[in-house]
Amino acid sequence: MKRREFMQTSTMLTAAAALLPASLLSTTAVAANAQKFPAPLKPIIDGDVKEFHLFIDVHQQEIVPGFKIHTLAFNNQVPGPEIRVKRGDKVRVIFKNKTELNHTIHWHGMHVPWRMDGVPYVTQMPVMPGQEFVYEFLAEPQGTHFYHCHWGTLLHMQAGMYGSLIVEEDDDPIRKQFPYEREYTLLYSAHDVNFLREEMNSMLERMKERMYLMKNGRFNKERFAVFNTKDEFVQAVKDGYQPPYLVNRRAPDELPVPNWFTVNGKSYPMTPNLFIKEKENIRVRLINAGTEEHYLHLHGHDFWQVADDGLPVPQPWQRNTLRLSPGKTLDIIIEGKNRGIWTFHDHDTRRVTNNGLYPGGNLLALVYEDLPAKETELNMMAKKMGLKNLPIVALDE
Ligand SMILES: [Cu+2]
Repeated sequence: MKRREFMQTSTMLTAAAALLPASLLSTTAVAANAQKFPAPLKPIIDGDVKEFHLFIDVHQQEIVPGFKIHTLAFNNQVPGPEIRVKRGDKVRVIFKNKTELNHTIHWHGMHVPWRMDGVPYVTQMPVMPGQEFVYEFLAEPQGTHFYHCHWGTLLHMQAGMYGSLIVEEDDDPIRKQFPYEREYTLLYSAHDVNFLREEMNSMLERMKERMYLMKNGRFNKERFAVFNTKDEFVQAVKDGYQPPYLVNRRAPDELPVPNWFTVNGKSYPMTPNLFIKEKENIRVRLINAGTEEHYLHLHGHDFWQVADDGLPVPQPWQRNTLRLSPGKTLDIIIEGKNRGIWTFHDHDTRRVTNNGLYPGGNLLALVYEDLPAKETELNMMAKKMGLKNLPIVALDE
C-alpha cells in the first residue's frame, strides 16, 4: 500500500471508531433511537389535577450488551419516566415503594410546598417498604428539572432513581427565539458498579435487621440513628452512644469511584443519538443526575446555551463546550448548519470509557439524518474488511 493511502486509511478508521453508519440514518433507526429517550408518563386526569403513578422496584438494567447492573428503578426503567406538565398545572404523584429499602422523591428545582420536598427526617418520614406517599404541588417554575430519591442518595441516585420533569410554558421565549420541532432529554449519571453491588446488598441486610427489631418491639431511636433534635443526638454521643459512622457502617471502605458513565441509562455504543436535519433547530435538555462534573463538547458546531437550571438565560450565548455540574440542568439549541455525523461527549476523557476502555461512557453522536449516502462512502481498506458503511460499532482498546 502506498504511504499516502495508508495514512488516509488510518485516519478514516480512527474517525470511524466513534461514529455511526449511514444505514443508521433510516426511518427504522430513527424510530429505534426514539426508544432511548424517557417517554412522558401519561397522567390520569382527576378534575383539574394531573395524577401520575410512580413505583419503585429493583430492576436489571443492561447498560451495554452483556453487562447488566441491579438498579432501583422508577416504573422499571432507568431513567424513570418523564413527567411533562404545563406551568401552573396541579400535579399529584402517587408514589408506591415496592422495595425493601426506604425512599422519598425530591422535586429538584421545583417550588413545591416544603412538606412535599421529599427530604427524609427534614420534611417527611421516609416512605418505608410497602408504603405509599402522595406528593402534590403546582408546576412552577418552567423549564428543565428532574426528580430523584433523597434517601441514601449516594447509593439510590447512582442506582437509577432519577427522571426528568419538564415544565412547559405556552409562551416559551426560547421557542420564540429559536423555533424548533424536535427536542431531546439527556440524563447523565456515573456508576461505581462495585460500590452499587456491595452497598445495595449491605443496605438490604441492614433493612432486614431493622425489620426484625421493629417486629419484636426492639426498635429504638439509637438503633435507627434517629433523634428529635441535634442536642439529643449530641447528648447521646456524650453518654456513650456510637453513631453508625464510627462503628456500624458495614459499607465499602472508600467513597465510590465511578467506572461506568451513562446517558439515559446506557453507555456507548448504546447511548442515544441526536438526530437533526440541515437548517433545523433542535433543543437538547441536559440533566446531570450523577456525582461527576461533565465537560460536554460538541464537534463541528457552536450551540446556543438558552437555559440554566430551567430558567431562560437573559442573553443566549454560543459555545461548544459546557460544564454540567452535578444537580445542574442546561438547555441548548443546536442549529443544523454543518451536515455530517459529529460526536458530543465529555472532554474529561475518563468518562468516555467503559470500565476503563475507550470508546465508551457518555459518548454519543449528532446525526444528520438527511446526510447523502455518497458522503458516507468508505475507502478501499474498509471495503476490503467487508464493511458496507461506516461501522455501527467500533470498540478498540
Ligand atoms: Cu431511594
